[in-house]
Amino acid sequence: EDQRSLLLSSSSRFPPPQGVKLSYGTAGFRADASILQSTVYRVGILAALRAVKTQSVIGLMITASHNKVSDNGIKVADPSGGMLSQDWEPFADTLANACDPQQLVQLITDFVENENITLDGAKSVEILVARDTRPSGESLLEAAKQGICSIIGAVALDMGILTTPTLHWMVRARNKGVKASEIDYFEQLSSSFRCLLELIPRGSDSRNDADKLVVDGANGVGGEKLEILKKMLNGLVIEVRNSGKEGGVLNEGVGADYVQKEKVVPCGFGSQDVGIRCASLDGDADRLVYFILPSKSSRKIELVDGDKILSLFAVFIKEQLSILNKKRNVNVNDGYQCCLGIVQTAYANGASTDYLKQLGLEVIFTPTGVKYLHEKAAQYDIGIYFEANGHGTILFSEQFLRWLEAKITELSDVAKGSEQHKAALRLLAVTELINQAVGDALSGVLLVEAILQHMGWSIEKWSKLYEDLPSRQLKVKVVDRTAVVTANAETVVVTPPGIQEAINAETAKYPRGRCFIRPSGTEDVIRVYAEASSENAADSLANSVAKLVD
Ligand code: 16G
Ligand code: ZN
Repeated sequence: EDQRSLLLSSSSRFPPPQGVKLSYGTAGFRADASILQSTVYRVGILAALRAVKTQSVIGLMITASHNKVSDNGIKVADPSGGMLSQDWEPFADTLANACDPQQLVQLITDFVENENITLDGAKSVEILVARDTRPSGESLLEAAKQGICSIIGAVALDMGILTTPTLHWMVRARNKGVKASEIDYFEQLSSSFRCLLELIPRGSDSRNDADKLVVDGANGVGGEKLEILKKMLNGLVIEVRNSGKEGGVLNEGVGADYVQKEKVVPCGFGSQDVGIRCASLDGDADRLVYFILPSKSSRKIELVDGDKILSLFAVFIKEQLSILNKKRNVNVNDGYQCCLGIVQTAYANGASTDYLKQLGLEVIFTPTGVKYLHEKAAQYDIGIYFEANGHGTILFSEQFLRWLEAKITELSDVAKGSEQHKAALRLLAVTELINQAVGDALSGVLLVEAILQHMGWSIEKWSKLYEDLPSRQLKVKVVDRTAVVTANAETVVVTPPGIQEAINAETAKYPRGRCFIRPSGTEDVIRVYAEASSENAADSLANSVAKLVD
């Protein structure tokens, strides 16, 4: 009864916006910040219920990632540090769209009963709340806290301004019972990075100023945090641009999404950067792409996207596994077969898929959205997933980790300092450097840099692992994007009938042609992707398929 009146009174302070229907899309709720107070308050309630149900720490992140600065959003991190379990998404939708306090409380009461959640407040639960640098974040964070506190026994811990992946990392760490502050996160990243450099065969030939990395921080939280992290690193010189302190606007003409989609130089970069290794983070630092400015005269960049980061990681991991499994000092052939899987989406450049397959790797496809890729990658001993847009990570199974640790113990007895021993130690360092909760631009940048140094590769050499097929992306505004339903990891349109046949007929006209359409999960549009052997061909295929949708 106390619970009921508490909810009734707090929810009356957060009336929902009129005439908008919100949905917990691929990346939580996202909209213009001015209409989000009630949604964020309600997601606070949901997170508290999730914490009670799982008896674990839950995370709440207030961010709209690469969207414009006036937008904001909110998403939930589950106990593992991953995305909210998909079976709770429909509840998030109904909760956000309840039209008055009575209906809201009724929905909660029914849900609590169905899910067998006991709300006696006997044991308190914690919800970690954080936000990116958006000005609207402060008051939205307050609304989230109000939602959390409306569930008896739930406690909100304000973590302040964080990158999205740091919050996910903290949730995961807290639930494992290990140290989980932001400083612990920075320390884990910098020490595992140092470890990888120390294990470089030629001895660590530290990079100097002439070989610096320049990072575009998207005028967001990532740049600000990288300024702190870089001071804890040896053997790598990083210059941060667009850290948000120079007056630039979040995501405006900057950031990973802009660089990857437009393939042009971001603000703050210019002729002085020709030939230099550059990288771009997105607004909440969960995406990473690299790029090179090929010449002074052009705004075009050579993009080194998520597919290439994936390929670099895959080459390195595969190499370390094969050193480790060579029968030399210790017979590692103990019957354990490490299963390595690569997960991509239909947006992966066809050339990357060919390259990975030609390395003998198993490549699997899922629909767009981290939750799908992550789930798939978790089915392997080592699962590497990336979206072309730069979101991705590496997952290691518990079983693999136990096997690796046992190997290291064994090798340090009989073959200390051997290549086999070092390969095992490198893999262990990767499990600590990479953020296994979710894709993380800061941990990603350090792994890329460590591998490039290990291989002795320049960014040009890396970029030439394979040559991207020319591609084009378009979006078409439609009245109802849900009219398009796809299958086979979004590669085939099922409804409306007839469209797929028409797409096939168009595609067949182009050498190396590949094309698909899908409804966006974040905007009211249908997206078109086309790939072909020349830029003109890719453009023309995309344009003719876009006309089919209109
Ligand atoms: C979200 C997804 C991202 C996906 C993008 C596609 C997460 C955390 N983020 O940003 O993975 O690539 O949506 O957007 O899942 P779209 O559906 O509008 O093309
Ligand atoms: Zn993001």
